[in-house]
Amino acid sequence: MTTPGHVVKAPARRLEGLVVRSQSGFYAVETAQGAFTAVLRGKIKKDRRNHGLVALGDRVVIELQDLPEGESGQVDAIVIDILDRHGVIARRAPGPKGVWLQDVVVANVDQVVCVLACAEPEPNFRLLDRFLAIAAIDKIDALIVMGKVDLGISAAVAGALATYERVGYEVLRISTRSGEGIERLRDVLAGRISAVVGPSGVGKSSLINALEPGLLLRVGAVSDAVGKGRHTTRVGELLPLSGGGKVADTPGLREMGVWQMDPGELEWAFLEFRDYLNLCRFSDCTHIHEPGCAVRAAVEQGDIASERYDSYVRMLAEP
Ligand SMILES: Nc1nc2c(ncn2[C@@H]2O[C@H](COP(=O)(O)OP(=O)(O)OP(=O)(O)O)[C@@H](O)[C@H]2O)c(=O)[nH]1
Ligand SMILES: [Mg+2]
Ligand SMILES: [Zn+2]
Repeated sequence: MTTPGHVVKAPARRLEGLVVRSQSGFYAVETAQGAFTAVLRGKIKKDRRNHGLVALGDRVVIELQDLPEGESGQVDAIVIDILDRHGVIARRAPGPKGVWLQDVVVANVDQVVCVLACAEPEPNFRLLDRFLAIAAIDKIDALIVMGKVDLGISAAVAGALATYERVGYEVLRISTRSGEGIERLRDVLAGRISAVVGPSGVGKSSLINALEPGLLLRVGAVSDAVGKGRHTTRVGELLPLSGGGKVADTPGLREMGVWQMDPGELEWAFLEFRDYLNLCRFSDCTHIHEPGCAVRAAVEQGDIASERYDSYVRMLAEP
């Protein structure tokens, strides 16, 4: 990150930049004047709730440190401000004394690409529902990638994918082995800021490598014993796409607890519920036990998939 000779002589000691990597308190920040490694200033850092305060994708203001020419060490700037965010993918993480902290996976994205695999590991659609709901709450476009289609699409997986397509999500069926679906992925990412999310081992880094072979991201084996990924990508990274735009590769996420959400947001986040919300007898219906619930009636009639309703019930029950 640090290149010799970029200690600024004359102009701005303060620069605006983009956090392209965030690791243990060190932030790689790209600016119009080059790349810098920044840390947080004490004042910002002190705030307990601000754990993980600066996130991948943040736009920040950094102040360059005065270092003699040739002596710029690993750290050459301090983050002094974080600009307003939009499109945040955040989850909750357990903090000290039982409080929940916000863990921002990536900020300022236009769309999230939720990746599952046909097998190795087996697809977890309940986790997918969480990603989709979080995206909807934050008004980020979401699309689904079903990867490793070279391993075969079972009837159960095909049925689940059809459900998401009926709801209105685009589903890309992709194999980095055969190349199927890669061109369409390239098209949907072009010119936008996207985050690739999903469990470990589903092939997120492999997808990005297939699009941009020059990036040479590390990919890992899926352990045979448990069919789980090995958390090969440890740190998220925001990468440039040659067709314009950027894509964030993120570490595999096992869990996706929803950060600060109210029930009214959640019902809205399940897109196929929207048509029924006004038809429930009670305007504050939670769609769990109330009589005259149009959402549950739609589930019983098969118009809303019972698995999706299940995800809603589980997410609503979270503390
Ligand atoms: N059969 C098959 N295997 C694939 C495909 N894409 C990736 N893999 C394999 O899946 C394994 C995991 O790939 P990664 O790209 O490291 O997965 P990841 O989602 O980035 O995993 P983490 O970084 O741990 O979150 C590797 O062994 C890849 O070779 C595919 O299209 N088909
Ligand atoms: Mg990876
Ligand atoms: Zn209802």
